[in-house]
Amino acid sequence: MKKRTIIAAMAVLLVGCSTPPAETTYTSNFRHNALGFLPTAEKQMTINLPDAEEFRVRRADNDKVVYEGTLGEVLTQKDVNESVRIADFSELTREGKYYLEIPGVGRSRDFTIGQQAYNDAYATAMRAFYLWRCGTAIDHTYKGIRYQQEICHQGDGHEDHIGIEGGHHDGTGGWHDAGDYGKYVVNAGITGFTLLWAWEQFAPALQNVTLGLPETAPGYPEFLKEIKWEIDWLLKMAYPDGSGKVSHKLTALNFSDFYTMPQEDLQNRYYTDWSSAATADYVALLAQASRAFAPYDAEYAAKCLEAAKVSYDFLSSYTGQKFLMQPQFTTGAYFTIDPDDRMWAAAEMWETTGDERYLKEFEKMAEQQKFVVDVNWDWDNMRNLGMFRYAVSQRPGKNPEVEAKIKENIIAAADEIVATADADVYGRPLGGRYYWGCNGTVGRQTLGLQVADILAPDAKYQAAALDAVAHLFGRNHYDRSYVTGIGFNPPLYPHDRRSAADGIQQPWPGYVVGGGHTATDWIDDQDSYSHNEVAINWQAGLVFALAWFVG
Ligand code: 9MR
Ligand code: 9MR
Ligand code: ZN
Repeated sequence: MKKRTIIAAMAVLLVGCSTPPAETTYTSNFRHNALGFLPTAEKQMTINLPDAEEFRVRRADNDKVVYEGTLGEVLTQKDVNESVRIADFSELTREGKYYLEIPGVGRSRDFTIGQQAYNDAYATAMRAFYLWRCGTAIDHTYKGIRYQQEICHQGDGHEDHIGIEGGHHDGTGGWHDAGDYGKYVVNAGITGFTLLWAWEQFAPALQNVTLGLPETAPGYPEFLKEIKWEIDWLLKMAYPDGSGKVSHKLTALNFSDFYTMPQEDLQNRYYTDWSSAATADYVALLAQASRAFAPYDAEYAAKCLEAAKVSYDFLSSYTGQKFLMQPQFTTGAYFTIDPDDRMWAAAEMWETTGDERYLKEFEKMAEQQKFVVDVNWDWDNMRNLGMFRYAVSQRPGKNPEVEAKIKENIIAAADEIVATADADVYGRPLGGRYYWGCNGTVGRQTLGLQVADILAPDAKYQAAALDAVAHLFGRNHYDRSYVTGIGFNPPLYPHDRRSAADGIQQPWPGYVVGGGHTATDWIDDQDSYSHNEVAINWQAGLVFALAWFVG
């Protein structure tokens, strides 16, 4: 508690230092995206001052007025019980540094308008995956602070719980899942999909941003080096008997004590029993990765696809659902039914191989799923992954009716997201839905928008995606960034073992925290894992959203 108070006081001091000169009053009634705005995109700020009328935008360097406008009508946001107005200065497109002012009231923080407003945030968020690496030492300096981890979890993993008493095979590598150090196949699936989708769509732009990763995959572009670190591990999650079964997770029996660095976590860690959802996700992600890697490493790509085929065939012969039921493990459950996972696997196998067998299986399973496309989805629902893959595929042979139905539903889901963001004064595309990890969904929803933008291009999809980014970086009830180390007043106390145990005040950088369970109950408290943990699936949504706008 004591430590916390001191750091909070320091944060206030730091903020104090960066406030503008005395003659201007900075006010926190201006809720905006601390990263800034893209020149040609919509630019809005939410103003928590229902009485105000006019606003001005001034240049930060010489205070020259460059834009004058009238605030929108008074809007009421019920879930936070706030009356606000929107300042819209989309017409201001000139690059530069500015602030918004309401005469007689005060001014916002400075913000930039620039083509590369999101590049640094993207790189920092993507690098957060590197910082999550298991089985290696990490040494990284961010904003002058050095973050370090020694090599960890070298004993991964033991086979006692997959029927081989005293057995062991290599399961090192991959990313830690979250604020804990477990490794879970289901969550690796959605995470890998989201990151690889970003690569598939935006590789040329992403390649221009240097991440500064170590040379762990010669010949691979940096982005794919990071993905390969996870895929190398994923391959090890298949049973050693060659059956194609895939362990649901690799963890200790219980979460380690919170104040534990990775290298201090010396519990035995085990492969668990297999599950059909994890096996399907393994297939899907390996098939997808195989395509991404093929141009750089044909041999490894073939290895991924071969492993995917073995597990796909196994699943075809095992039509029931198989859940992980080993209550001796109290680590993350990621308990989920498998029809959506199987459907995603068929879609990726088809896209990679072109084999009609997978296409037919996908179309059948999609029909069983009633072609539903979700606006709100996370690790327990891979349905969208399959639908998106199929919809954008250039391969011939699709059933035209199925294709039309799926495309229609993708566009309808995206339109619903747009409408929800538009109706929320803070541009939140999830509207009034709050739950464990919902900030991750806010980021991930931009993927559904981007797919719609491929199928039926419309500027409203990008605008809503930028709303999502803005929301995560400060246009929200708290007037705070939800991402450690980036933006205005970011979280200082994520539920993250490294951040708590390393003796450094600042948390590890670049991580989005889970968020509130109601519109007003988020707390920046490391003990509250349900509000303030970090996790790879949430992080991937953030990376995707930012990747879309790398300039
Ligand atoms: O740190 C764990 C976090 O990653 C999980 O999301 C969370 C819920 O499963 O559990 C956390 O671990 C806590 C455990 O469940 C109960 N004892 C306190 C642990 C935090 O130190
Ligand atoms: O993200 C998961 C969330 O949807 C669940 O409600 C929650 C409780 O089951 O678990 C979350 O996942 C955690 C996982 O079980 C263990 N590692 C940390 C994950 C993020 O909190
Ligand atoms: Zn580790």
